[in-house]
Amino acid sequence: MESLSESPSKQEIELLPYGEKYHPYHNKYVDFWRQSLADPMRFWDERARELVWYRTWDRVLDDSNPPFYRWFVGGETNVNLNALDRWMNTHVANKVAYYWEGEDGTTRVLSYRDLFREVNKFARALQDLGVKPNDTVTIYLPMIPELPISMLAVTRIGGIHSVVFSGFSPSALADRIVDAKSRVLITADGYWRKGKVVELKKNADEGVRLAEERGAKVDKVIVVRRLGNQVAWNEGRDVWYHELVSKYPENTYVKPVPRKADDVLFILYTSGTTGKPKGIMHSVGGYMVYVYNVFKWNWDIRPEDVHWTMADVGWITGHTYIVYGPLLNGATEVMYEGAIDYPQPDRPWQIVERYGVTIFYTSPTALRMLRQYGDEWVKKHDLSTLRILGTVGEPINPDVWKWYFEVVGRGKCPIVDTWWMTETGAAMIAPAPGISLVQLKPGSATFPMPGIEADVLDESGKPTPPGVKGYLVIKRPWPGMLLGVWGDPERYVKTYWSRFPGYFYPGDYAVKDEEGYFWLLGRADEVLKVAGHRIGTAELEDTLIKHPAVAEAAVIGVPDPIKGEVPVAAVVLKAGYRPSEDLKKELIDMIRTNIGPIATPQAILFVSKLPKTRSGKIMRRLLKDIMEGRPLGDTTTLEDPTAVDELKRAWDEFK
Ligand code: 6R9
Repeated sequence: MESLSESPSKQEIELLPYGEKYHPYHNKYVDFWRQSLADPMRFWDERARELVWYRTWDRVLDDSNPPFYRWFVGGETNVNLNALDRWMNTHVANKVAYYWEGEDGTTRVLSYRDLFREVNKFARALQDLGVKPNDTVTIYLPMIPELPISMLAVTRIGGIHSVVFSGFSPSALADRIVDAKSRVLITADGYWRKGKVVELKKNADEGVRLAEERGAKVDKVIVVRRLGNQVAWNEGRDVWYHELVSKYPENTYVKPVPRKADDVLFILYTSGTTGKPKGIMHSVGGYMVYVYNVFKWNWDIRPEDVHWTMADVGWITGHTYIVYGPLLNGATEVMYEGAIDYPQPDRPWQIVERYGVTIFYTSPTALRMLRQYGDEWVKKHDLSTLRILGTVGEPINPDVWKWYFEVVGRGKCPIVDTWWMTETGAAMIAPAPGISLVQLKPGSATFPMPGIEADVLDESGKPTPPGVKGYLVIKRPWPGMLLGVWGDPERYVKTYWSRFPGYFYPGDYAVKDEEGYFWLLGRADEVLKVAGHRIGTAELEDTLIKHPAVAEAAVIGVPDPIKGEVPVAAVVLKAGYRPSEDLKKELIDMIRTNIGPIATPQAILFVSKLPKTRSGKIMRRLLKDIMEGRPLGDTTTLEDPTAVDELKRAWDEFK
């Protein structure tokens, strides 16, 4: 096999006429991929040896207890060794790690050395506060440098971080603190969003109050001063981040605590098909090896690159492509705090121009939104530094793909459409220009990454013929796979390994074409992607039925031209309650305070009954058909067919 230890890509990525058959390097990738599968243990062994370990592994993969696969067993390392320490005696030490820009225009530049110092000081501070290996620390921070600093400080001392998206409500924060049993919370006074101050500390205080009501005990709340807005203070519990770290000298050094490769590196909560979000656990060794390599493969990363993932660290995309991926590769990353169209729709392009961004990674929702403002906003800026463009989070419409390619990329940048999920650690199906670029097709994520074997199966588990839609499966374990679900091993087995025994089931529809390209077609279950954010309809339903007036609720996703899909709720009221605008508002407020504004339903439809089968199951398909204006077909299995007419009427009225 060709060695990857040197710089992976020798060829230049030239102009890529995506309509032309074939890209000259196409087969080189396909060959490489095939070889990676021929001897996967050797392949991953070599990939892992590119990193620094305290102790090398005894076995690349322990598969003696499937599906609890364990990678690099016997190995010991700490992600800090590879993300920070190993750069300190190289030229990377003085290289920019983060160009940070606040929504208000404030900027900060942190070199790898700056980051190393900050992380060490904060790591020592956390130790002095009593944080021990395997303790969980919840991080509820906006997009400021203290977010990656906190993540690294926690993992440096052997702790486990649980980052909660700063847009989540106090109640959602509380649930996550309780589930993770965190005694320490890291937050900030506030941040900017669309020109307004978001009072994060207030939300954090309320979150801690609710968490303690629900049985947790939070000893310390560390507060970063981002804005200087007035905050309430809980003496003895609250401590300012800057007062804490200023006690330690600049040369504070904390040895990265040796961790077993199959220890938990972090937990990240994500939505599934049942009400409670699940804590996805990633491993110290496997996640590190996978993310380091995939970041390199996806972006063909070079020393001079300026990479910008326009996402929030509160989601997996940010964990992998803003924090761990760039730092493990010694790359320069851009981090932006605010809304992408504030104060004007050219904010992203202004940032690309200002920092000379070479690789830009965002979501189809962001692209649809930016496209809608018109090409002038893009063309106003010099985007000639861009060489690779990426997308993630939802299927990308071919016309949006072409706009991205032609208008943003000037027809010169490959589009790296990356299919993956929280559970997979990093991209699974995506082009890998860092190895060799394949011929692209607008709307297809192309082929699996090296070491990854994927397929599309029908209901009965047989591979579908080319062009026929089915369920995506991953056919063998990979290092970036989740370790499991925090505190719930059964849910791990049931959710991911039971639908098609022996295979990992992501819950996505897909189709493979005649040439073996994968086309990802969205979720096959009750999970929505609203503006790229993953939301379980069950979470919304569970919230709605907590209202005293609500007897039953069904939430489905309805297509939206910008956000991809939006939630719509059909609600049945208890006897004695009448539909009203006030009630609607109350229900929407409930969703906002229980989950967060991202989950706000587009419509609440009051009906007297939901379409159900005779056995009492809500027929969601029917709800979707009604709202997407499709013919309904056979409704004879319905318990009460008038339910359909009523829903139709309510939906038409709303539209
Ligand atoms: C990284 C991330 C996972 C779900 C996944 C799928 C959808 C992600 C996609 C895509 C089509 C892509 N998804 N990338 N669909 N094309 N390139 O988004 O993680 O928030 O866990 O969501 O997102 O449906 O199952 P997560």
